[in-house]
Amino acid sequence: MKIIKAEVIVCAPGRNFVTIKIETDQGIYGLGDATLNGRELAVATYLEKHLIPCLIGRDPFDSEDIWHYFYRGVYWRRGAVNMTAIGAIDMALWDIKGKALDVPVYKLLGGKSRQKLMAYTHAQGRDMEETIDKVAEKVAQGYQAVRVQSGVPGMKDIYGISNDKKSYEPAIIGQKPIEESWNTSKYLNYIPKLFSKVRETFSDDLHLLHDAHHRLTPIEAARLGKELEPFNLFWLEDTIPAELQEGFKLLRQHTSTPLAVGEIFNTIYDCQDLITNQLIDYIRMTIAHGGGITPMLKIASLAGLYHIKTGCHGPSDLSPINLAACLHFGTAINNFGIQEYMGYADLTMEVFKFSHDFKNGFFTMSEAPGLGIDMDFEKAKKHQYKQAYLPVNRLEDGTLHSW
Ligand code: CS2
Ligand code: MG
Repeated sequence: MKIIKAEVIVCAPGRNFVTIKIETDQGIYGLGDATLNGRELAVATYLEKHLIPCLIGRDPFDSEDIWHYFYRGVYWRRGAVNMTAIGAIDMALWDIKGKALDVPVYKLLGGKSRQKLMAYTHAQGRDMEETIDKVAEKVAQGYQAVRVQSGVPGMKDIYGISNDKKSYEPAIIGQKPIEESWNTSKYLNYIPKLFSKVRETFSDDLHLLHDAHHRLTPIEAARLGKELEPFNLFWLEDTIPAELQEGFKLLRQHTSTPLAVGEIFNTIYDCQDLITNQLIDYIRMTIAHGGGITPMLKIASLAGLYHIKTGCHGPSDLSPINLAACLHFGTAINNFGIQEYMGYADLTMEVFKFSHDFKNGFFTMSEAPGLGIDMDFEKAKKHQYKQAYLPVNRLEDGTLHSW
């Protein structure tokens, strides 16, 4: 089998998405998600100008060699743009292999390690009351795991909260990022009170998660982790900036709250020390930004040695193709932990066809060959890309802080 053509589809059904479509001489095509929120065109151009020309003529079954060809072979390594492009190609190759053999991808990765996959969703409110209502809504929908984010008294805008009550979309259309502001002390004073109320309101069995979005120093994170211990979180995510790996040692010594990190990592080298030193409990890298299914299997194997589980990043700013790839991966590995799932806009689902079933907080896999996804290419064309940026974040005195 040979790859005869590949194209990049940039479209915006509900929001911006970048997709690679790889076509073979046997009439089978594969799809891969290449969306990197706020930097979409960098990945699209890298694919079009540099990677696709080298793909033509290759056998899609040689996915391991193709991966190394684009990783080692280009000399320049790592980085979100590079790894997202490689990840999209790898995903599409596995999709082709599954379709060619008429099996779902998970069967090629190790088969069924579980019958269903637990997902967590997001509940967010502008204040404590609204947040509790939102958690109740998600519980009523059947979710057993809910990420809780809330507006903080005295702070105007905050990560994860939509001001207009619509679903949260952090990338704002425009020529420049909007600016948000932040006050760590107000946040740290409020979050334990919020979780105390949430735990008091809901059963002990409800899994609660929280994302600090890289905004704390190690000692601030240690305080938060410690103060949240009585409320028994499933995980506390991205407390300190993820590149500050030394900080995790300090944090880990202070708290038994489980820690999750990895949504901005893109290679095994970003998490190798965190895993081998047992400084985290969940690795949150995702298929699209982590370089594809091929390297993610290796990361899961390394993590499995240390009883660290996966919790793949799965926001609505990655397409349903990435979600499908995460589900195949999560089905096949032993150390699946949980899958993030925020749902998608209706427009998104009109373009992306997704065959896996979701009910009461759990996914079950369809038996469709490949990744079990497809795209309406004609409809996609109707929704044109518009430049959008993630916000930047400043402390109240104007100092630039992590968003
Ligand atoms: C996040 C994301 O899902 C998460 O945990 O931290 O919402 C993240 O902010 C976005 O994917 C950025 O594009
Ligand atoms: Mg996050």
